[in-house]
Amino acid sequence: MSVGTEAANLSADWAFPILDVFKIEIPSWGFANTGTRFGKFVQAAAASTVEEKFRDAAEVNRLTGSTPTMALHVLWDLPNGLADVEKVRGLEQSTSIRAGSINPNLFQDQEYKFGSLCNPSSSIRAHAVKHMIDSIEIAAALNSRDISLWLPDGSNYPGSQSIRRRIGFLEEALQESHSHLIEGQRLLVEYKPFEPAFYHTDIGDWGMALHLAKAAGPQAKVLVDTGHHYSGQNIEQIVAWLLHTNMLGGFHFNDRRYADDDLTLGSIDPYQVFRIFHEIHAASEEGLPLDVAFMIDQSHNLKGKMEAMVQTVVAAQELWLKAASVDCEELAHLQAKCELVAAEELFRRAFWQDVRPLLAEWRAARGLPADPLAALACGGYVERITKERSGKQSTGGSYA
Ligand code: RM4
Ligand code: MN
Ligand code: MN
Repeated sequence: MSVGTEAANLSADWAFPILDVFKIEIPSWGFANTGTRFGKFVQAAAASTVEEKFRDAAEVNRLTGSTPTMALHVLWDLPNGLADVEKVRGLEQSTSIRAGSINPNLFQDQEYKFGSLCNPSSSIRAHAVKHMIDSIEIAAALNSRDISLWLPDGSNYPGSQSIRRRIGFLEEALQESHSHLIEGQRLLVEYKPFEPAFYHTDIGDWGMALHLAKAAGPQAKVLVDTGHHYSGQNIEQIVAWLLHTNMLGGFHFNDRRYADDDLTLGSIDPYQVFRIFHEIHAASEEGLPLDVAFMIDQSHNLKGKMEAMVQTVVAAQELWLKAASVDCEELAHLQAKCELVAAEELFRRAFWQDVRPLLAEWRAARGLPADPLAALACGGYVERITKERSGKQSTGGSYA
């Protein structure tokens, strides 16, 4: 964009179209009870059915204007598989929230103790591939474009599994899954360095995910979950590489302090989110082919789920707008001349400016509450669901 670098120069004419097209998907599991491996604190307002999750998602969209789709986790939201599609279609109709990415679940079944797609047993691998194919069919029936695969497979003890043989299993399984994609669908391959496996994880980093996506076929891309990196890793550099190779499929946004903490986006390091968003804006201004799904992957254990989701979406809107205000042409010019301080200051100024008044103007113009979190606090929705849902919360499994 070319608005200069001062906050005062940012106009509504410039900002509104940028905000109008900014969409971020919310996860159904963000509304459900969740816990740590030590226990779970149940919240009265948490959703325990897919109907409740759709209603919560609709309220977040009503308040923020940026979340028209909700990611679904197959076993938690469609436990009967394809047979549940009709029900989800009905909820799409009644809430105006569309089903977003479809997430296979390869980590709950007892069979998967030693892995799913990488299990040494061919029949367990076949069972896991069948779940992948079911998930692809569910996505097709719901008109969902993306199947996002997070694989928990790995091992805990050196020497106990053949790392290399499992790569072969994975290539085969992903190729087989890919062959069931219909036109327009995508398979997004997520990576994570550790947990639940603590010695080796079969898709441990972006290099492995990139290789596997390429091996799977042309409709496979890499999914970057911001929480799935080692401390200090330069995530925007990974993003830049994936953009350069046209292999970036999407994001799972959250923040982290130590590992896969699923903290609120931007709550620990907002500058990093800004830097990631800058890579996207810069690539798009340069006309790179770009088709990147923005998704949130957070499930809060302590704070209210509705509040957390609204905070997250608002943080994303703010950081997206700040990053959009970097004058990429001017920056490229400064970079070419190695004007280090000027380039860095241009970047920093965009980050530090306050775009909140502009966002409030946009919200007013679009009939949205000027302060979504305040509107949630006094709108009565949380009180209503707390009353309706209290007493019926299970203390059993997480997320569903
Ligand atoms: C994993 C990973 C997946 C998500 C599950 C719930 O850590 O981030 O994307 O589906 O958690
Ligand atoms: Mn994730
Ligand atoms: Mn995660």
